[in-house]
Amino acid sequence: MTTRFFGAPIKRNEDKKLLTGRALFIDDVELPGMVHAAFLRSQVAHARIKHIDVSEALKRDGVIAVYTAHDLGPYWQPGPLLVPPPPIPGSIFNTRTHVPLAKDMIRCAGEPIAIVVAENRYIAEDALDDIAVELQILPAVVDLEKALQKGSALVHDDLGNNVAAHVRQTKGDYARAAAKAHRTIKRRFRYEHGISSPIETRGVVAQWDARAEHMTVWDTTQAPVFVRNVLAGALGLGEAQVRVIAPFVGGGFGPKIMMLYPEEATLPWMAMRLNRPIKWIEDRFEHFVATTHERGQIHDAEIAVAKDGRILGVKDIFLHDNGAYNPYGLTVPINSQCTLLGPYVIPAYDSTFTSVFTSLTIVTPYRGAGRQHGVFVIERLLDLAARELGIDPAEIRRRNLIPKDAFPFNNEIIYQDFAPLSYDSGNYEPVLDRALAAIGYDHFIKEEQPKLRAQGRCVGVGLACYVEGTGIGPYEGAKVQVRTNGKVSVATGVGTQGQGHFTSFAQIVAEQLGVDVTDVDIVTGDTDRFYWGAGTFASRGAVVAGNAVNEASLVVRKKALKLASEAFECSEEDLVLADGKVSIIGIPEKFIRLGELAQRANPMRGAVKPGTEPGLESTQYFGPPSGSTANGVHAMIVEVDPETFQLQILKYVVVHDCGTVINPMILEGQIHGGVAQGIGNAFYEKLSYDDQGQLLNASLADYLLPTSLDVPRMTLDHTVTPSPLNPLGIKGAGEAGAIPVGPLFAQAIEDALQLGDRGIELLEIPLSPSRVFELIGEGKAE
Ligand code: MCN
Repeated sequence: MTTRFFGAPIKRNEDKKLLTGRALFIDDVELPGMVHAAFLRSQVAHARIKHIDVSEALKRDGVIAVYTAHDLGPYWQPGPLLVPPPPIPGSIFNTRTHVPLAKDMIRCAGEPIAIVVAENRYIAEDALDDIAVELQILPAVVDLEKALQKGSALVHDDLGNNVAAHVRQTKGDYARAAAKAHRTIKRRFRYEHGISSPIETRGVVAQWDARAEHMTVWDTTQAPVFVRNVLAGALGLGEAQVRVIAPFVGGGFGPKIMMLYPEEATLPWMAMRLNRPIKWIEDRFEHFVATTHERGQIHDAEIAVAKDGRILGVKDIFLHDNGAYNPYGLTVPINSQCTLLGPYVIPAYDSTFTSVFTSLTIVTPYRGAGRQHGVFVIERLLDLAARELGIDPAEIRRRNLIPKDAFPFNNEIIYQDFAPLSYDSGNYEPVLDRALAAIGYDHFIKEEQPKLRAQGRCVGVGLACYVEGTGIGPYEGAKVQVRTNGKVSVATGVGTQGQGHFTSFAQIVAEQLGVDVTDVDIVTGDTDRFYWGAGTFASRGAVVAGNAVNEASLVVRKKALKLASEAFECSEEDLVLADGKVSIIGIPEKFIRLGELAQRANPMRGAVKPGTEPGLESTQYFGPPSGSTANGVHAMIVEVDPETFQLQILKYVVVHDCGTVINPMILEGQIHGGVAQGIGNAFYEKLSYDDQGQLLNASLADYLLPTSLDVPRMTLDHTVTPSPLNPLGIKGAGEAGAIPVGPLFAQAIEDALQLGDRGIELLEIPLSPSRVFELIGEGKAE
């Protein structure tokens, strides 16, 4: 492929619409006769519902209907299990999926109990106060370790314990590795709960057309095809009777995949019943309690190292907070388990996790999807080993990197795509070298840091490496169609939440069909425009949908050349496709425009020849055999105020390898956004619960997000090791920025405050100034 468009930093096609306010977001959908829903949500985390009285709510002017679980009749069903567990021998997996409305039991605060439908949202919200719910309050399950102790309250009585899953995966023999190790180092690591905070919260609009017997649902989902399929089944409709449209979506970051949320299940049902369009837009408080969370884990991990710093083995036993239900299977803890192995040769690995039901909001993937935790543990273990062995942190990493001739590198354990965790390609050492050079590592530790320390300034450096499984299947498809006006339409089944698909996919098409990027129209997230697909998650859009777009474009290209060769009565080899037309090489005035070829491809006279289909178009699918593995190194220099522990990032470097790059500018945006979220996760964001399972900081006034002032300018650099698993050589990039930020903070703060010398270790995330203050206080007290 040439590189006029593919690989160029082309400005985004979609930005004109977005910046001029013409992009359709869910709350822009206004339909005649539309009514509005508000959800009564549980204020307690665990309770038995004894009685619900909605009679007062029904009397309020403007209220149209009030529904509880009992009104749903047979429609009340636990939600689907989205991802079945991988076949790992000896594993336990107890499925308990969420329900559309709590019937007898409430298992987390925020769980919906009743819905009011009214002429407007104000009335609906007011009427929620009229509903009387009698509850028997039960003890909440909040502490992960206590949840597994005998006598703990049970989130699901029928289970007899709070084990959602138990999985052990091993490679090599850790006991032997530990026995011959020079040192074994064991620590406890803790990662707190967090939440994605998209600018746009969730929302659903449903419209039932009784005459056509057709349902249209506008939904902020990341996986419209799945929502369509599940909804159709639940509503007793054929898939073709349901259209799900994910319009422009203002950020998804993972939690918007989780179908069917109660609101996604109930709005279409109510629209059918009331025969009126109905809207619900999540408010920010609801987002805190009713959209899925991420991140609560406790790891007891041990590393066995040789004298020269080589890793002999790692053992990790961890608890994963699953929340109240587990519709998302094991994706998050499996990612933590697999990602811990990083870019290193780890001959022995013994990892066991227990996923625990608690009375908290459901946990599903959020950008990084559990990979942060694994990276945090291994990178911190390496820092500790470096300190104990007197080896430089960069050097210990270098000594353990998988060599470039070892690929494909099979890590043996099973990854979330059910295939063995095999790294398809990589060249890790140059990535580390470039990161060290860009941050000025040697100069900093040898000259700058001592000089600044002599001036009383607390400056430190952090370094973290990671490998990220991206671009998993099963498949995506694309339809590429040249229209008679010469423009190209492309439709695919993925949804878009800001990743720039409208441009990057257009670049692939433009390259293959010789048209301008602005002449390619991309449609994502509309099940009537593209029928099959899985969705946008796991940094797979570029790999899976991108390659499907490429395959379809190639077929269209072939068709165009064939049609032109027939028209010119010449060989296809004598033709060139560029600037929207096919011309004869060396005779540029002899050309046919693509639009004209599109007309010819739809003959109005004569028969369609066997084996051909009308239209200058093609629909193709692509499914990779397994995920491709991107990798990178982040490095950061910080200055910490020794009194307030406020932190200033002086320099931030990302060196990254995601195979072939479609659009370096979009990629940089993706990395910037990821790092910003990583900084939030590492430094600010913590959902605080009390022992009753009450979220104490469910507002953006109390749950701190980084602002633009907290996100530094970054130096970004890329190496390119193409993936052999897809024709374009792409690996995913959408989550990379967020993954290694935690250990970077811990290491840089420790270094800046010289905590190692005082025996204080930062082994948890987030590390807010107040938490660092507490930890240092605790360290001093010891
Ligand atoms: N890209 C590229 N070259 C590559 C890889 C990617 O140019 N080698 C470009 C792609 O063309 C695409 C973008 O980078 O436009 C992201 O591609 P990819 O890594 O395939 O990620 P997805 O398209 O699958 O998007 C999902 C990913 C995930 S999992 C989360 S979470 C996330 C993310 O993307 N959520 C986002 N980035 C986000 N960005 C925004 N603005 N909003 C979100 O909700």
